[in-house]
Amino acid sequence: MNLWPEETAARYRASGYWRGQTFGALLTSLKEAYADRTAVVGEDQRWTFAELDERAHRLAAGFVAGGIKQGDRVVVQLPNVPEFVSVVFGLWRAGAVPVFALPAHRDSELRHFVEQSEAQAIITVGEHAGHNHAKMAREVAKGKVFVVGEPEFAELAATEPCELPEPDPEGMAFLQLSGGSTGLPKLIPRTHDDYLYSVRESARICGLKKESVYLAALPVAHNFPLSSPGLLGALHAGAATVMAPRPDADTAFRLIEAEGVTISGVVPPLAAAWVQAAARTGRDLSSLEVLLVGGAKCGRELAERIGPALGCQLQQVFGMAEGLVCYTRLDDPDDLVLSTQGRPISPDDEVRVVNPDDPLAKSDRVVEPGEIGALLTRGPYTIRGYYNADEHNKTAFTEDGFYRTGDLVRQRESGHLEVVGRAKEQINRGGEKVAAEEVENHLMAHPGVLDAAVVAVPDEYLGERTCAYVVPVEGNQPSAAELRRFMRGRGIAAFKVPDLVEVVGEFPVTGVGKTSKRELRAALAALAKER
Ligand code: J2J
Repeated sequence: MNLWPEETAARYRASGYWRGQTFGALLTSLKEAYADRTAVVGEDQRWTFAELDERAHRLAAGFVAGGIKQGDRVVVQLPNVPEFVSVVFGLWRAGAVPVFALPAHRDSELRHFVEQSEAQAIITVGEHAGHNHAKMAREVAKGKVFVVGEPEFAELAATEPCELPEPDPEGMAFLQLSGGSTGLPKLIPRTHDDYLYSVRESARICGLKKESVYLAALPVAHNFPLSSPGLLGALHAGAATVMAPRPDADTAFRLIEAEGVTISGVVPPLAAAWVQAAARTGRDLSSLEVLLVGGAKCGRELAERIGPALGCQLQQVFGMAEGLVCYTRLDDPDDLVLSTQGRPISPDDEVRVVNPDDPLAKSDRVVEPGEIGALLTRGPYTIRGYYNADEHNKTAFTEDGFYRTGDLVRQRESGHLEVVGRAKEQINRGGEKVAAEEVENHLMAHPGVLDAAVVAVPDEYLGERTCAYVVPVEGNQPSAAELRRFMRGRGIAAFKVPDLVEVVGEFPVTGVGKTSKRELRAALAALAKER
């Protein structure tokens, strides 16, 4: 694992960013401070901090008795249920390293996470949203599979608690997933110390207090609902988290009314759906104070409608699982809240905006203030390298440790960033990230496909959708429908199946394509935009 240089780490400790506390120890102190307050609410569960703490202790002992050792990686694929929280804290207390899969991931992705992390176990559910997760996990796992809801899990959860050694707070706490722009998603190693710093500050910046109620609307394993300020920020403040089984307006509004939700976080298409539904809902949404919107660009027009429609304050957030998170502040003037994606959490988040079309590619010449450029960043909670990815790390990071975010931004004098585009080969489908190359590789596994290029096309609802241009093998031309069917059978998350497939005799742009896939994609994207 690429770590921060010792000199830098010492500075982060001295500044009080890294405090030497693990997530397990955090839960112990939360239990002491907020014992009888509600911590987590599910469809038919309601746990106090004391109950959550006890469950996490029992599970930790159960995991250890079940053969999980310090440092073992464990893929966690759970929907928004309270057990997500007890399992993850249980693993932390056992010294294990959760690997966060999303419920949408299928066997091809799960297999990749297991292989890449050399995971010793998978923790999942049975049937969820029409998919048999337990069966999938058993086919993919190299070790044990624990299924929430099965008798064996209940036994594990009833284990007598025991004393366990504290893991290293500066060691790897979990592996988060990157949106990815190359072949397969990379794993992001986060430490207790670095993540807790971002969680603590996020809770403060978003105004969380013990009376707050956070609605986890998005899949809670994702970095945004987990930590910005998310489930962990809410716990940190002594506040309750309500787990929404689905993010649609009907479900969310029902929970907002029933639980007195004060804060939530959504991606722009969901914000738009909530805004639309608010006009005709019979629900009382008056408890809602703040709605965080991020994961993809929230345009000014939508931003202006959110406050009036939902009767709350908009807070924009621009974050990434690799680290850097920016928020508009609750006391920022309207113009900044409506037209920027916020400023970094930490005074020690370093932001470098460099010329993106530099012919010397990686010379990283800093642009004039206020000009558009590619965003590089480093700081007390931004990783210095992906997990087991030395080759990729050479290009994803600068020599002096800046992460190349692949985002095009403009920085205001106030430090606020406006996200204006992207330099990475990725499609942002309403907050869900699709790596062009990963989808192309799946398409090319079809015997009738000679070449494929996947690009973003503008979409009114999602912001962007995926379009796959496919050049068929001569005499064996698959139809667009056949290719979509083929992709659905590849065992990938449904959001990665191309929305549009165009089977073409040759790529409809000349002079490129022979040179680089990157240029080909750029030309195709420009063409797709014109349509
Ligand atoms: C434009 N692009 C954005 C925004 C993220 C909080 C919020 C989001 C994420 C997240 C997160 C954007 N406007 N407001 O981890 O803690 C795009 C950028 C960025 C990429 C990261 C969090 N907010 N993005 O979305 O790891 O391209 O994290 O680099 O999934 O999402 O994606 P991800």
